[in-house]
Amino acid sequence: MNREPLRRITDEEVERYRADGAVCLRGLFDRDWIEALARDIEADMAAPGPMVRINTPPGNPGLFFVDFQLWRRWPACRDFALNSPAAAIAAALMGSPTISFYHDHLLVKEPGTLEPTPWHHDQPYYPVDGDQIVSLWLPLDPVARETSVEYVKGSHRWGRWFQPRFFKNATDLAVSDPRFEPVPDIDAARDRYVLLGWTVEPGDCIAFHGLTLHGAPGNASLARRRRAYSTRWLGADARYAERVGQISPPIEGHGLVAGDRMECALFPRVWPRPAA
Ligand SMILES: O=C(O)CCC(=O)C(=O)O
Repeated sequence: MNREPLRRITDEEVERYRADGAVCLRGLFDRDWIEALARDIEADMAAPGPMVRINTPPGNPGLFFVDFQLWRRWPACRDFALNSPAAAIAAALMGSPTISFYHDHLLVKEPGTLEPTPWHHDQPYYPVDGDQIVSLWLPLDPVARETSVEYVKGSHRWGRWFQPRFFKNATDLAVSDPRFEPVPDIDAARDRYVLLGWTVEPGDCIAFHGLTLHGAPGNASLARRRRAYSTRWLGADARYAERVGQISPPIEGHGLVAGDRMECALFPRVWPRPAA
C-alpha cells in the first residue's frame, strides 16, 4: 500500500480546493488500499458499530447504509487513518503544518437505492471551530457523475452555517446555534448555483471543505454499488468547541475542553509522520 500520494498535489488543485471548496484528485491511492478498505467495509456491514444508521425505510429497494468510526474497529481503516497518503493530501490542501485525524464515515448506497443524501455541510454537525477541516471522499466503486456527490461551488466562503439534519427524512438534529439557518433548497433552484461533481474511479478522491454544501442522489444504477469511505482531517487552526445539543457523530471520552487543539488519542496527530 502506498504511504505517500502516488503523485504530487498540484498548485492548481490546492487553488481549486481553496477557491471552490471541492476538488477531484485523481489517482492517489493504489489498489491495495481499495481492496483492504473494501474488506473492512464488508466486515462492518455484517457487524456494524454502535453509531450505524440505516437510511432506507423497510420495503424500499436498495440500502443506504451509514456507519462511523470504523478505524476504531477494523485494521485497514485504522491503517488508513494513521499511515495512508491522506494525511499528506490534507496538509497540502490546507497548508497546515500539522494534521489530526478526526473521524471516518462510511456511506454505502446499494444498487437501486432511492434515498438521496440531503443537502448539508458538515461542520455544524461537529464541535469544531476553525477553517482547516477537510473531508476526503474515497470511492470504492466507479461512480458516475449522476450518482456522485455534488458540491455548491464556493459555498464554504458564504460565511453561513446551516442547521444540521439527519439524512433519514432530513429532520433536524437537536442542536441549536444562533448561526444556524435552514439549508437552502438547492434542487429547487439548481440554475442559481454552480454545482460541481465528477465521475470518479477507485484510487481518486474528492476533497471538500467542512462548510461546502453538498448532497447526492440515490443510486439509480441496478448493477453497481456506490461505496464511499469519507474521512475528516483537521489542521492546526481547528479547535474544540462546546455545542449545546446533539452532535454527529457523537464521539465521547476525548477529554477536550473549549479552545483545545483537536489532538488526543481519539483524534490522533498523523502529520508530520511520527518518527519511526
Ligand atoms: O456519500 C454521500 O452520499 C454523501 C457524503 C457526505 O455527505 C460526506 O462525506 O460528508
